[in-house]
Amino acid sequence: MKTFHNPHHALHQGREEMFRGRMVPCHEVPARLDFVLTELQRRPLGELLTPGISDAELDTAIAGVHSARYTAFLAGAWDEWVAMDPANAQRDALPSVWPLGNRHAFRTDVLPQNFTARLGLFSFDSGSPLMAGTWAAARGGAACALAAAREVLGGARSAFALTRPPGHHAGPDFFGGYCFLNNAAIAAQTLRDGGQQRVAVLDVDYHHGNGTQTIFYERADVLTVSIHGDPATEYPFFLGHADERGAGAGLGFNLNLPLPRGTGFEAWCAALDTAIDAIDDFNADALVVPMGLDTFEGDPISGFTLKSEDYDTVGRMIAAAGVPTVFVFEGGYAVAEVGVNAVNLLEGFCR
Ligand code: SP5
Ligand code: ZN
Repeated sequence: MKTFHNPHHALHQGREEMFRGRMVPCHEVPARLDFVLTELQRRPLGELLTPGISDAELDTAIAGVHSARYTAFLAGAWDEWVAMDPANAQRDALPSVWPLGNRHAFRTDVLPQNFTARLGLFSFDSGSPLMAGTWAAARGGAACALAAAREVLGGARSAFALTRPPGHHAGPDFFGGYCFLNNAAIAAQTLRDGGQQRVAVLDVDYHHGNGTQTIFYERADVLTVSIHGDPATEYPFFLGHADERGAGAGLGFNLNLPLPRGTGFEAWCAALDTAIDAIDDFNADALVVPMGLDTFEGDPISGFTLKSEDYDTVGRMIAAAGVPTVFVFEGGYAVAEVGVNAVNLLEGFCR
């Protein structure tokens, strides 16, 4: 299995995120990716490559899942932040005001001139700092997803997009949950554009993939399946319930498998069986796995109790689905263990 890693990832390096009214050190740190790279060098799965993707190709792929005004916002966000006050160059940009999207007491057709307003319009939390290198880093991650999808379109059984920042919380026109561009959605859309008729997404991150679900919610050609902490108690809270089954043409093509905080491997595996059955029934031509390792027992912000050796089983179960697969790196904040856990899963798949 080839790995495409993002050489620009460390340009995105948040200092602090808002948590319960305080600023705390960011969980989503560059060392996460470095630990995965180190483990891949210790236990090679195949070539380690940087994606050879042109800016124009990447722009087209990003435009396949994100709105033009959102990407224009992201591209200029840092310069606008600093233009508001030169002292802002010393701190990360964080949103502080949001439209009440669920109460219809807002306009989204009028683009606010005020940058603080746009920062809120295009986001959903205050835990995702944006800085000078965020756009370049996010583009580098998206390029990994595009390159990995192309690898599978070219006939490979699998490929790994070792992306940072992560992507599955980013929607058509919003960032949040440490995510800015939805790498997994870009991979899925690339597979569709490359001629795969039915593409499934199997999100195994601890958190519900609200961005990915939103992107594909009304489509029947991309099945989205997610196993995650129950949004009744777990982030991102406002999406990810079992009764969200898709809408319009997409009705029946979204499957959420929420599990209570504290869930262990046995119950988690039963959910994975259900997920894989759904992917079988869908008759997927290709699979994208947003691969979060924050289901690990040692994860500092999550609540499942998978052990390092369990990831080997997870990989083997996904391989048994028998579908060409693009793995896309997502969460996992037990930094010292995230590399071992990621490579255990991928090695299990390759067995
Ligand atoms: C990609 C991904 O996994 N994003 C997760 C974003 C979670 N953001 C909310 C984090 C809440 C932090 N809780 C800290 C608990 C410290 N004990
Ligand atoms: Zn997560």
